[in-house]
Amino acid sequence: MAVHNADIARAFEEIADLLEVGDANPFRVRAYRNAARVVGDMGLDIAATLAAGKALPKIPGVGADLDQKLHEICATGSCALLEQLRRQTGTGVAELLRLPGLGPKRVKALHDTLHVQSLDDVAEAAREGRIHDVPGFGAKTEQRLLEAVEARLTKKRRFARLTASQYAEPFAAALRKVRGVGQVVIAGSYRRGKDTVGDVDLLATAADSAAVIERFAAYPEVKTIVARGDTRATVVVGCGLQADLRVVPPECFGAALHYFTGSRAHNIALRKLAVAAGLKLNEYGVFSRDGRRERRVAGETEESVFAALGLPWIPPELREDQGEIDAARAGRLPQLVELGDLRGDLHMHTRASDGRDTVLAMAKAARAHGFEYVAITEHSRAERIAHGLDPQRLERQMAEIDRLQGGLAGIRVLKGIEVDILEDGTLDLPDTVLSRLDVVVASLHRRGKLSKTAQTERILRAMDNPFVRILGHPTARLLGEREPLEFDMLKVLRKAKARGIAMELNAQPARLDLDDVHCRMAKEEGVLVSIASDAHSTADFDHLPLAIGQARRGWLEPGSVLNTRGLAALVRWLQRRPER
Ligand code: DGT
Ligand code: CA
Ligand code: CA
Ligand code: ZN
Repeated sequence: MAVHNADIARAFEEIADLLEVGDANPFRVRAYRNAARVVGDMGLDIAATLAAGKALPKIPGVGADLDQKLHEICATGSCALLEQLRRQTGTGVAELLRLPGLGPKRVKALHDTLHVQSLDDVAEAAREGRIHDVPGFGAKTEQRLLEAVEARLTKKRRFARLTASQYAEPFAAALRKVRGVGQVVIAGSYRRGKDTVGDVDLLATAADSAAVIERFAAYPEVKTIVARGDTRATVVVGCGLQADLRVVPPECFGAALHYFTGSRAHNIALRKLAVAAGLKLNEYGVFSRDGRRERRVAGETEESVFAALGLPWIPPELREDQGEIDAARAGRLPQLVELGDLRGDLHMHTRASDGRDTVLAMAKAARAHGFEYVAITEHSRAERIAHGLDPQRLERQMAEIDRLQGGLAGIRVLKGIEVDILEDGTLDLPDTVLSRLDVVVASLHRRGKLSKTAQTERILRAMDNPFVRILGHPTARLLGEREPLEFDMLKVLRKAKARGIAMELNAQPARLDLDDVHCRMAKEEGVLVSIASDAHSTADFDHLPLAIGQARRGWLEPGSVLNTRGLAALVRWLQRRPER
């Protein structure tokens, strides 16, 4: 059975949790957490690489000990340490740490006194009033805890897009091999390019659906078969991700694809349009009625469905009932940006800070991706754990880039920095240093306990610095981990417009920041977006399609994206500083 990166990450995360509850050395705990993060965000399929007998690239934060565990997990799906910790502490305990207000000490207290091992146990103990007597807990805490557990138990988990794709793409590929299958498409929110997906919706065409359903249910990664019928089935695969399958005859494919791509709101709006035109639209096709006879007028392709309603084909990313139908009717759909439109990448790291590869390797990999330029933007000194650069080390890197550039044809390496925005809104490096760089990306890494107003002021202040050209991963969100910072986005965008600053759309799988909604706001405010890999290795350029998905969901056209410009135009933009 295949082990995916998300499985390895989850095992590391659980080890970290259980170690933490067991009061282990904090450095050891952090090592597992870091490794979980790095592995979870990796585009390269680790288990598949090992299975193919290939060597893994060096993974930052994974030393000899973790490397051994990683091999063990890939080979067996688990590891001895994890199994031992689970026996000691209980399998569900790690989940308890995710409850608000429950740190490792309190989880340990609950576990030791009441032997709770899962969310259900906690709910039961709280309902029976056994928790408020545990030292350190009171009646109020008990009540809050019960509410938190109930909310958690009813809330459906969502999966990061990259994680979902690592399960869903091989699953779809396996179905494509079934005899008699025509097309297999992943529809739903996945096809609409959403940053997270609730479940995966597979659509297949086949004259005989039984064979497809059979193979779907027998797929080795299926853990539970939730439902199974003649033309549809639902299963749960590793990690808890649910997959729905619908099998339709080829002549319905377009209508079914449209229906199962959604969104629900878009479907409803389109159905209304159909009704107004005297037509009927459902997952089997578009139908007209003459007299008492119903006649099918479209359905084999999506284009035919839209055409029957008098519309051009609408890209899936736009199908959210956010004006796309009116735009289509008026012939004003945006020409959405594509991966191939990107001419360079303005945010990446090398070994000098927390990246894995050299400047030269990054430049060559970028050139192989067809880019004309890259900006090397290491962390600045405040990011100690990431080995942020001080002025001396930055100076050395600038000299290194000058040296390299001489022997490097076909790609321009720009000198940059990802400078930290400090708590008071000043920057982590002096202007005398920033002024000598080609491009300054300013990012927030430490949030600080600030009110919305104070956070907004902090960001606006950083944008007043005359050398800042790009605001990096503006909301600092981490999917499933950290909520976006609270600040007044509109004010920040208007400032960006006034100061000629671009907003970043960061392609790291857990960031995708700006998100789709903010991308659209940026476009409407006339602010450029820099679509950037934030690569920490040469492999990370492969994350760019994730960001392109968000950009398209945000209605961005090439003209709204800074790095669709060729080198000469980009350099002009960098040199043209607006009135200060
Ligand atoms: P998710 O899974 O939460 O990320 O979001 P979706 O959009 O993939 O939602 P899902 O999986 O519940 O359903 C897939 C698509 O099927 C959805 O986008 C539209 C269509 N659909 C499902 N239920 C309904 C419904 O009750 N009415 C309409 N019009 N369409 C539906
Ligand atoms: Ca879905
Ligand atoms: Ca579904
Ligand atoms: Zn970065």
